[in-house]
Formats: sequence, structure tokens, C-alpha cells
Amino acid sequence: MKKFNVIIALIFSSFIYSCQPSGPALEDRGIIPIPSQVSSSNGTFELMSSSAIQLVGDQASLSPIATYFADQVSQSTGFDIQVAETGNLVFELTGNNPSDESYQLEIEKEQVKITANSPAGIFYGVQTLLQVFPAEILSNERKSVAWLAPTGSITDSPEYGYRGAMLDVARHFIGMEDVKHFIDQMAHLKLNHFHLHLTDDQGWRIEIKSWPRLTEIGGSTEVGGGESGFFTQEDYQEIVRYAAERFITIVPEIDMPGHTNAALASYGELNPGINLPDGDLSTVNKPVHGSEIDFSSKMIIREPAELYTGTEVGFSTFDTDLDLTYQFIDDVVRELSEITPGPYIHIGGDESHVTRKDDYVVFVEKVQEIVQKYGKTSIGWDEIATAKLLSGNIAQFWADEENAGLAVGQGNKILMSPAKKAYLDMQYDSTSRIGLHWAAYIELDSAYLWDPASYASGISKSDIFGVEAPLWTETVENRADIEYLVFPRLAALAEVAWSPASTRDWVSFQARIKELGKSWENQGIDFYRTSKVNW
Ligand code: TNX
Repeated sequence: MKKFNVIIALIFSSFIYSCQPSGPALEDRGIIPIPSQVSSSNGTFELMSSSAIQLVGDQASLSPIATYFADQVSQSTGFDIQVAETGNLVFELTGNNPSDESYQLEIEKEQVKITANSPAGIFYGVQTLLQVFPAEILSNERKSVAWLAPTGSITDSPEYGYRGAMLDVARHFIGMEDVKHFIDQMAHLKLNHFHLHLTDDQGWRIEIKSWPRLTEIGGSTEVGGGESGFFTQEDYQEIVRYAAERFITIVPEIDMPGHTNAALASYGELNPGINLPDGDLSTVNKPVHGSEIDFSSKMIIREPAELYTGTEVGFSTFDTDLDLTYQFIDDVVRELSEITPGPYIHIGGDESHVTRKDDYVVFVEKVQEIVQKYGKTSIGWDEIATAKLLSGNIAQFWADEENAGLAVGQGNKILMSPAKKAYLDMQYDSTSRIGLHWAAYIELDSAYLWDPASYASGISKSDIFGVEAPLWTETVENRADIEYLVFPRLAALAEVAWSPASTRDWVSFQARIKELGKSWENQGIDFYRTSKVNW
């Protein structure tokens, strides 16, 4: 009888124990990207109105992160969390190595401590901490929830130093508020480079003061002929600042020598004369599409091209023999470099189907020199590797393994954006309401299940500079469209970029993404509820 009582007592106490308000263990909190190491202990930390942040180390670099954290949680919790001499949220810089993005997060019952060797590391610790609290923490409405975090410790560092996303603001112009919203979400996923595709056939979206018609004319329309717009240099600098506060570097792209119709429509003196008759591709354009046009047999009439609002590509080119072309590019790169603190200028270089191959090579080599002259490193789509790349320049692999191989052969690194995996504009399946499918249908599992280091033959881990997920916007007009295509896939790509293959697991991701889904719901993000996840 006595023994029986003991057993009952044991069962009962373990039942009571399992009902403690500790909620899920740290491992089950749905952290994305998955950290290198997570260990749980038995307990909870509670964020309260009396919580305060204590900063240890350089105050100037830490206090903006404290403000960021306080802002992120203020609406949902109603707390006004301050920096104080002592506090139960400790952010401590343990070294001074800006390129070390690793961090440690220790959650104890009475204290949370984030330590790192750089402000970026502290910031990533903050992102993980935000994911550890209930998903309502990022809500922009007051929630009455106990703000509990399971205790334990996390050690974490990224696999790749360049973890990016790209937004094409040229095909459809995407305005400031939506760009900031995009940056906010990148930050939550520990992405650190934001590539802005600023120019294309359909639009020129960055003010260049020495060539004002680029935006007056070239920025006046978009795919489908909508009203569109452009960023003034002041707008652009605001984006740069907003991103920098989230440890994100802006990578601006001027796509050339192809994809330049908007520039050629703005300045006829740059136009070698392949005029596009009012969006009708059947006459002038089709015969030359995909072939090499012979300019010598054409009369070059330097007149502005027609503005273009269609979606076919490959018909436009700068005149690679013209001095004015390089004066123009020099002005553009100079002005852009002045307002771009990051080290990169993206020079495009894709799908220049009407530029002769040898002209293309000369052009890319000259443009790299210009970019270098202004102290920047060039990134270009994989085609640029058919030219001699300057040391340190980067080829962005999107379609052609052979091109990527040429870059590796020259000792240059590869930014991995394989269209079949990383393109956020691809439809999920044939029923997706927007998107393209020329590369593939990309469901969430497909976006998740690949490894940059073994994806393409001839490209190994040491050749890889990083991973980037581009969103092209031929079919994307507004925030709802962006959210539909970007979420949840950006989370999969962020984990591919941050977490080593050895820690990635689709079944675990399927479970963890549900928590992120709740967070997105709380933030009012209308993500795509793929059937691959039991939301
Ligand atoms: C190819 S990717 C392009 C873009 C299009 C995209 C659509 C690349 C370097 N060029 O111009 O927008 O496909 O998916």
C-alpha cells in the first residue's frame, strides 16, 4: 500500500511538474535560422515592466541596439524598457571584432545575457531572444500574455558572411514604407545584405543629379504602365541608414549594358538606335532577341528609345564603343558611391543578348575599373565571368554553372542565387496567383532542401562568398504580393545561409516555421500558407 502511494505521488508530482508554466523548452521555441547549439535548463525568465537593459562595453555602439530591442517589444508588452546601471537584460561586448557575427545567449531565471565580440553579434542575439518569447512579442497591439522565455543557453555563428535578399524596385517601383518593412523582416532572419535592383528596361529608380532625366523620364513608368516612382538620393540615404541600424549593408545595382532601356529612353545620345516600337516586340526586337546584333550594318540614330512597360528582356544595350557611355557610367558610379557606405556596387551584366560578345567583355572590364576607381568592389551576374574579373570581385550565380566555373577559375568568389532554389519570384506551384516559373516551381521544401556548397559542380564551400534570395517584380505590385512570395520562403533561404548543412533538417524546420508563422500573423504579414506545413 505504501509503495502504491509512493508511485501515485510520483506520477502526480511529475504531472504537476510537467504543468509548470515553463511552456516549451528552448529547443522547441522555433528559432530560425537554427542556432549552432541550444541547451535547455528547467525554468523560465519573465520580461516585466521593471526589466531594464544593462550595457557592458562601448555604449555608443550598444545603446542603439538597446533602443531597438525596447522599440520592438514596446507595443505588445506596453513596457517602456530603459537602459540602466544594472538590469536583468545584459548586453555585453566581450571583444572588438566587427566581422565576428557570433553570439552567446544565456537565459537564466533572473537574467538574460547576450555576449558577442561585435555589435552585430549582440544584434543577432537580440533577434534570437525575440524569437524565444511568445510570438505575440512582435505584435503592434497590446497583448496580455506572460512574457516568458525558457531558460537555457545558445551558442551561435553564421556559416556564410554574406546573407542577402534582393528586391527589384525597377519592374514595379516599391516605395519607402514597403522597403523598410522588407528590411525589418530581413533583420529578424539575420540577413545582412540588401541588394536593390535599381535600374532595368522598365524603370530607373535612383536619382542621379548630373543626369536628371534618368528619373524624370526613366522613372516615370513601370511594368503595365503604372505611375511608379523613384528614390531621391535623400530617400536612398534614409534606406541606407535604416538598414545600417539593423546591421544590413545596401548593395545598389545598376544593371548594364543590357536591361538599360529606361536610361536609353531618358538620353537619346546614349542610344545605339535599337528603338522599341511601342512595346511591340514582334518587329524590331524578336529577330535580334537572343542573337548578337551587328551594329555595323545598322544606321545608328541616336534618339531616345520608347519607354517600355512589357516584361520581355534582352533587347537593349549601351553602346560599348561610345566614350559618352563611360562618362555616363562614371558619373552614375561616382554619385552612387558617395551615398553608399557599403563596399559593393552591383554592375548587373545579365542577359545582354544584343551586345556583341567581345564588346560585352570590353565593357565589363571598363566598368569594373570605374567601380574600383571609386573604391568599391564589383558584383555582377554570372555572365560577367566571361570577362577578366578584377581580384576580389564577385560573380552572382543565377543560371549558368559554366560562367560560375569561369569565375572560380579566375580565383573569384561566387554569390549563390540559383534560380531553381533561391528565386523568390518563382511560383510555389501551378496554382500560385502570381510569380513566374521559367526556372522552376519552388515549394517551401525545395527552397529549403539544398546546400550552396554542393549545389553546382565545380563550386565548393571555399569558393562561396554567400547566399542571396532575389525577388524580381514583373508580377509583384504591392506589399501583399511581396508577402505572398517572400514568406515563408525567405526563412528557408535564411537558414540555408546561416546554418551549416549539419544542423539543418526539414522536419525540424517544418515544426519551427509554425512559430514564425504565428509571429508573422501577429505582425500582420499575410504569408503563403503552404500545405507543406501544418500551420
Ligand atoms: C532573369 S536573374 C533575370 C531578370 C528577371 C528574372 C525573372 C537575372 C540576372 N535576370 O531580369 O527579372 O529572370 O525571374
